[in-house]
Amino acid sequence: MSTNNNRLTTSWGAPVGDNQNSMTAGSRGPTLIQDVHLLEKLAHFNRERVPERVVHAKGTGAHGYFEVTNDLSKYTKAKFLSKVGKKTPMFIRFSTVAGELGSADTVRDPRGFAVKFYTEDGNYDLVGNNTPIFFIRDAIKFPDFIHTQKRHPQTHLKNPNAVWDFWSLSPESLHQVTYLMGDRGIPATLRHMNGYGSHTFKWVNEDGDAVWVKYHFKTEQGVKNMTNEVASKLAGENPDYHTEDLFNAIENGDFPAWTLYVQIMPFEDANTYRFDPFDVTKVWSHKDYPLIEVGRMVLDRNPENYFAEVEQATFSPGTLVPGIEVSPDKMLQGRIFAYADAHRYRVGANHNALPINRPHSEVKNYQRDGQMRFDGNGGKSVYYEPNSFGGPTESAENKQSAFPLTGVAESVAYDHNDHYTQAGDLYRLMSVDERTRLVETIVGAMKPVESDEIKLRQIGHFYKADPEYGTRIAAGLGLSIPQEVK
Ligand code: HDE
Repeated sequence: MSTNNNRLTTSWGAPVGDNQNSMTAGSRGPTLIQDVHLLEKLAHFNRERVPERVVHAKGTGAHGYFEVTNDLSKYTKAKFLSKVGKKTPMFIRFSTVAGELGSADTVRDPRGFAVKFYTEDGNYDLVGNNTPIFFIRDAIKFPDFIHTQKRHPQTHLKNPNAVWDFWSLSPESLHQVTYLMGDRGIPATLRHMNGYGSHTFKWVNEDGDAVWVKYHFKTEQGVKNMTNEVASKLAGENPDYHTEDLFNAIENGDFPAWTLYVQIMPFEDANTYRFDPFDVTKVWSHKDYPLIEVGRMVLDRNPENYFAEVEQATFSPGTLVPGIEVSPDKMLQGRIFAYADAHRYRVGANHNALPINRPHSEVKNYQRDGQMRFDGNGGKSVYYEPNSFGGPTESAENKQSAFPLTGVAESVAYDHNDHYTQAGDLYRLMSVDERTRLVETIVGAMKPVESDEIKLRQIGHFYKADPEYGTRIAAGLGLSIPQEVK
């Protein structure tokens, strides 16, 4: 009778007799196919990896809570924001954008800042970055943009020609390029950077009145950045530096926190604002719409298991709760499709039932079956609607708010095309030293570009943002300002 009360088992729970030796015909003989433990062990091992995220593959996460510090219920009926002192559990995943799962943390790249709030009304996902803007403003360009950030189809090497060719042909990227090539392009740690929803979202209150909002998570640790030199050294010596820093800080009880603010724009202002407030390559002036405090996010618990809680976490801008809706921002609209589609492909149709993604509120619907349905699948309860058997029904007060529409349906760009003022403002906001580091970083990044045509096109954009900006980049590249932009 086995005395081992810590028995190793197969995935079907049968005790394993020998985990050191395959079953063979004699000590030298061929392996027997009936060694089902061996077969299962090898076969499961082949299936341990799920597809990595096509962007934001390298990341790390932490659990925590969000506490309301300012009652903004006059603007939104979102229950988790309804009362000062109200606490909501949350999970965050930080990430880089372009690198693969095993790439270095300390690269020059935006950082993903994806927050899942497990609210009493279902999950709310705020899937942002550490930058308030983005490179493009129409979802249709995203696959092409990401192709330029990834590897050349022949050499499998990163390709600065593609990066700068795309950016020089997409002037809307200039603002985010300036932000990315500036000091904040490499955060010192994940704790010393801000987070942003980037897009414009819609808040709706109990009376159905709507306002437009932009989210700002201000780090309470203070913004600290990393120089190119330190970043390159760490990328070699400790490619998981940011991951390790966050884990150790929380493990040591040094819980990082952010204060969440919103900018609030009255609904009607969107029609008259000096540029399109839904264009995610632009920021709203804080003079026009000052920051209003909402609450605090504190990270106080590390994941128990990376794969279960970080790799399987699925965030989507379409994971919304009553009181929070999307704006017509073309990037945000595209993301609503893309994320849930990515999750169904990468994790499976029932990804929202996984522990890390499962809401803390009750899930009641008529969705059944699908791969890996491990949650009882609704049992014998009624499985269609409408029905006469007391199944769950809609609650009309939770419909998305109605809003007026204008215009002709067509493939068309935003009609505001000033891509230079805000990029120039950002350059002029920088200190002398920051500008010098910015110019050095851009010159270093553009030097490998083979085509002078691409370089000159991009220099033209820098010059239009600010003549000094363009002139310094041109000098660094040994080129002159194109006549047509002077
Ligand atoms: Fe993403 N993005 N994205 N993105 N994104 C993904 O979803 C996409 C954009 C962001 O930690 C993917 O699960 C499109 C802006 C974060 O799991 C994918 C467009 C912002 C994360 C996807 C954008 C983001 C992602 C990859 C253009 C900041 C990681 C796998 C319309 C506001 C979330 C996945 C995590 C991940 C699509 C642009 C942030 C492919 C189509 C803008 C933080 O679905």
